[in-house]
Amino acid sequence: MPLRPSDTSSAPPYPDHLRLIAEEYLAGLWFAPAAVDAHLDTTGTEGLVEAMRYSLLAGGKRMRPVLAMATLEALGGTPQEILPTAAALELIHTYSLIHDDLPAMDDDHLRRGRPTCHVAFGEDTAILAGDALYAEAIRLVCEVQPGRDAQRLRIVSELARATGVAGMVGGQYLDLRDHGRTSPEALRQVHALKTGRLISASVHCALAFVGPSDELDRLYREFAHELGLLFQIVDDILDVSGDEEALGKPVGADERMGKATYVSQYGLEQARVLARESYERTTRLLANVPGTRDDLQALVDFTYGRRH
Ligand code: GRG
Repeated sequence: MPLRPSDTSSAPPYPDHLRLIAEEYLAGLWFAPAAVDAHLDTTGTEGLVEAMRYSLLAGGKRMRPVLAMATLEALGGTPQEILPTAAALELIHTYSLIHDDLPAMDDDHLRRGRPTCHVAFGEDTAILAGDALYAEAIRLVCEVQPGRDAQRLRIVSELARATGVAGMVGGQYLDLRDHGRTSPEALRQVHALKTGRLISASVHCALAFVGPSDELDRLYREFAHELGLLFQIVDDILDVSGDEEALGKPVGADERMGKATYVSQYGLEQARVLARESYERTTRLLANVPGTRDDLQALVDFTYGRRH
């Protein structure tokens, strides 16, 4: 039985073997301009690359790459087959964190246990580091991801969908405009777009790589959507009840910003009930999916019981 977000004991086990594969690959990304285009003189961009690597290699959970790799495993592939795409998801996630922390957005000073990118490198460099991480993510998929052009195109299309107006950036806009306060459905919509969409994209990218039957595709998508919501409900709970050191960022930030969250809208106890219900739905939806699901189930358990 996994832990509830209110328990104080340790979090459920994580698919660490997949996290380590992602970590090693990310550490090897130098964004070396000469490797991209030997004819262009990019001397002087080292500070930008340093800021990108500073935020990228600050030790996040790597949940999105792990989810993409675990999904491909469940679909019968190997984690390495989708590694550049898995890394691209983490680059995009890191870009969103860098921009989310900017003074114009949440104005946060601590992330992944370190000063935020704009605190360490200045606001101008942080904006550019986020932009460049997004571009490098697309380049990784186009140039390094194995497979046929049609597979890569489907993945790029999925990433664009998940991060545009109908995805992460649209959700961030709605959040900044307090849309989540207007109704329970609106709160669900903001969360589904802002956070849930990149999480579900991690599953969708593996689907885009494999091209499964319509029925299998539907089952995975239902699971992915619910997992994204579960992640954000738990995130809202951790923002008020989590441990600052474990989280690597200040607690109470949502409340200080007056953000609409599951806790502000429903109260802590009811948010915990909603998390439990979402966890049970996610587990049921995963049980519908054929294939080896152990790592996916471990991710679901971790998402529900996590401390950071
Ligand atoms: C283009 C200006 C501009 C912005 C991009 C900022 C933005 C759009 C979107 C924000 C999306 C965002 C930061 C959502 C919050 C998601 C969230 C709960 C992040 C924490 O994810 P974890 O727990 O973090 O996976 P680690 O550090 O483990 O990777």
